[in-house]
Amino acid sequence: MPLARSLSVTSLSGLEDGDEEFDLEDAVLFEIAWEVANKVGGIYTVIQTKARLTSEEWGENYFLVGPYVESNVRTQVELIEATNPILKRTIEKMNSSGCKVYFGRWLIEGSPYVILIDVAFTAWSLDRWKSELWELCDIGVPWFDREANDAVLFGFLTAWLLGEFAAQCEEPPHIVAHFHEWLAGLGLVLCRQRQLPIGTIFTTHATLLGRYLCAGNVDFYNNLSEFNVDKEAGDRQIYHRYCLERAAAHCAHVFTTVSQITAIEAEHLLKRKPDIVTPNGLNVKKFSAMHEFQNLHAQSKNRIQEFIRGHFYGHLDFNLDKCLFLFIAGRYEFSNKGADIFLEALARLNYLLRVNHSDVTVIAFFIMPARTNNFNVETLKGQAVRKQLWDTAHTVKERFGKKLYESLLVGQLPDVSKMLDKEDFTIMKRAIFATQRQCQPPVCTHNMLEDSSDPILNSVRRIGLFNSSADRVKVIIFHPEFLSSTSPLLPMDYEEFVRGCHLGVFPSYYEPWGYTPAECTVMGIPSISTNLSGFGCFMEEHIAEPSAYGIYILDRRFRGVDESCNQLTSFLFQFCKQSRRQRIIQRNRTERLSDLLDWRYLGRYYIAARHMALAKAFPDTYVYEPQEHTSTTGFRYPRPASVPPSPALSRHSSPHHSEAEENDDDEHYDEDLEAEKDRVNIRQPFKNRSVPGVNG
Ligand code: G6P
Ligand code: 1S3
Repeated sequence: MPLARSLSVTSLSGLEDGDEEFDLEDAVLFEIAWEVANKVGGIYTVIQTKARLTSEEWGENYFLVGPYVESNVRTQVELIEATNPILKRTIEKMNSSGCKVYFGRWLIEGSPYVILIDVAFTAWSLDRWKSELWELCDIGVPWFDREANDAVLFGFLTAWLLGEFAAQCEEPPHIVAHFHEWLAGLGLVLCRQRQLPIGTIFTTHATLLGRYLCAGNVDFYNNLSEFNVDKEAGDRQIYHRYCLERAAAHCAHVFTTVSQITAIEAEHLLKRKPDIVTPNGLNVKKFSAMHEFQNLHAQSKNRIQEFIRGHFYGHLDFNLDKCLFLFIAGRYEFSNKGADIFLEALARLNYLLRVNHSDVTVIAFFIMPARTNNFNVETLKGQAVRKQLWDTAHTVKERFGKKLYESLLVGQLPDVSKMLDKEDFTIMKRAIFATQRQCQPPVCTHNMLEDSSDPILNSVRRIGLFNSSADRVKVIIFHPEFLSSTSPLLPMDYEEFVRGCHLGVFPSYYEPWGYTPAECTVMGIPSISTNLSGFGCFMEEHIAEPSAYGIYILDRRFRGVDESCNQLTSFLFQFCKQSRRQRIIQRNRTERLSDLLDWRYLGRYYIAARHMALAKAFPDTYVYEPQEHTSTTGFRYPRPASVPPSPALSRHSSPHHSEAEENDDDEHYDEDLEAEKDRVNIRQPFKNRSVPGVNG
C-alpha cells in the first residue's frame, strides 16, 4: 500500500513560510468557470484575483478553463501552443474531432494558463447532448434558454477535455477539477457519471433560487426551511437550471460556498450542507509609504470634485470642500442590492441635515448598469461648460501674465487696476453667461431606455431629491457599471473612483459575499454592508467593533425594512458629523483590516477544499486530516485602542479640533496609527493560526 500523504490542514497556517508538508508535484488542477477571462460579474473577480496565489502553488500544473470569447481574447489572452505534452495531445485530439479549443496565457497577475473552448463551434452537438442529459438524469433544457444551452455545451466539452486528458496520461493521474457556479456544473456531473479519476469541487457563489426568491420580495431568511424548492423553481421557469445546480452540488466530492450565510441557504435550497466555506479574497496592494492610500484618496477626490463642478454648473451653491461622496455599485438588482433602502435613507438624511443646519453636502452616486442610449446632453454640456471656464481662466491668466512681465521688464511695478482690460472682462462675462442654467442638474447622466419604469428613477421622483439648492443630499446616477478612464464625463476607472469617495453604501438584502465593500476596505474606504451579506457576517465575526474600523454593518436580519432604513440613516448621519480628522483616522483603521481580506490568508480555504477532494477521490494516496472543530472566532481585531469611534466622544481624546485643523490633519493621524500599532500586531494576525470554518 502506498504511503499516504498527509494533507493536514493545520499545516496550512505555515503556508506563507513555504513549509508545506505535502507534495503536489504529480497532481494537476483544473479550475472551470464561465467567467474565466470573461467578465460578467463577481466570479470573474474571484478567479482573476486568486490566480496569482494558485499559480504560485500549482505552477505549470494549473489550468483555468473557460469559454472562448473573441473580444476578450484579443485584449486579455496571449494564445500559445500548449507546453504540457499531455494537454497538447488532448487539445489536438479534440480539435481534430470537431471542437475549437485554444490554449494561452491569461495576461493577469500570475499569468495562469487558460484553456478556452469555443462552445458555439460545437453547437451542432447540442441536441444530441441534450438528449443524453435527459437519458442520464431527466433534466430537460428548453430550446429558448440560451444560457442553459451554453451550460450544456460547456459542460459536455469540459467533461470531454478532462476525460481525454486523463486518458492521455500514462501514469494514473491525480486530477482536481474545481467547478464554479451552475453554468459550469454539468461538467462535474458528467465527470462523476463517467467515473473519471478526478477529485471534484463545486463552489456556488449564489444559489439560483435564492437570488430569484429574494428579488421577488419574499421574507427569505425567515422561511428558508419552508420553501417547496421544486415548485418555486418551476414557478420561476428555472427548474432545469436549478436541477443542473443541485446535481453539481450533490455529485461533487467537495461542495463549497462563499459565506456562512450562503451555506445555510444552500443547505435548505440545494439540500446539501457545504463541506467548507471558501470566502472571497483580494490581492492586497501594499504601498511602501504607509499613507500613500490617503494621498491617493485626496488625488482621486480632486478629480471627482472636477466632475461635480461641471455637473452642478450654475448651481454650485455648496462648499465642495465640505462635500461627502457616497456610492453604491453592482449588478442592477434594485432591492437585492439595497438600492431601495439607500434611496429612502438618503431622503431621511436630507431631512436631518436640513433641520440640523448642517453645512455638509452629500453626493450619492449610483453605479449600476441599465439599458441606456448614451450620455444625456445636459450632462455632457456640464463638462463642456466646466472646460470652457477653465480655458477662459487660463486665457485671462496668460494675458495677465504677459502684462505683468512687460511691466517688470521696464522696471515698474504693475498698476493692478489696469491688469485686466475690457477684453478680459468681455471674455469672462461671456464665460459666465454660458453657466446660466434654467434647469436643475440632472439626476441621471444617461438617457435611460426604460426611463418611466426604472426603479431608481421612480424612487428619486417619489422622494423628490432633484438636486435643488435647498437639498443637502444630491443624487447622481451613473449607469454604466464599469467606469472608464476614457469617459468624457468622469475619466476614472472604478478603483480610482472608489478611492476618491468617502463611503461605500451596500445595504444588500441578497449578497452571498459582496466584493464591493471588500474592495473599499482594502483601499481604506469605509463602507456599509449588512448582516445578510457574506462580507458583513465575516467582518462581524472577526472584528470586535466593526464600526470603529469604518465597517458599518446594517441589521437587515432581525429588523423590518423601516427599522433597517432608520439604522442606515443614522449611520449616514453619524458619518456626516465626523470631522476631516476623524475621517482620516477612520480610513487608517479601515485600511488596516485589509490583511483579513488578502488571498494570502483566505486562499487557504481553497487549499483545504482541494486537499479534501484529493483525499476523497484518491484515498490510497492522500489523507485529509480535518482539524478538530476550529471556529472562525479564533482571531478578532480588538476594539481600536486610541480614539473612541463616536464623533462626540472622540473630541476628548483627540487633539482639540478647530476649523483651522480641518486642513492640517496630515500631521496628526500618525499618532493614532502608532498608538494602535503597538497594541495590535495587525500586520501578522494570522501567522501560525489554524484554518477556521473547515467542516462548517
Ligand atoms: C487624505 C489626504 C489629506 C486630506 C484628506 C481629506 O488624508 O492625505 O491631505 O486632507 O485626505 O480627507 P476627506 O475625508 O476630507 O476627503
Ligand atoms: C455573486 O455575484 P453577485 O453580485 O451576483 O458572486 C460574487 C463572487 O463570489 C459574490 O461576491 C456576490 O455576492 C454574488 O452576487
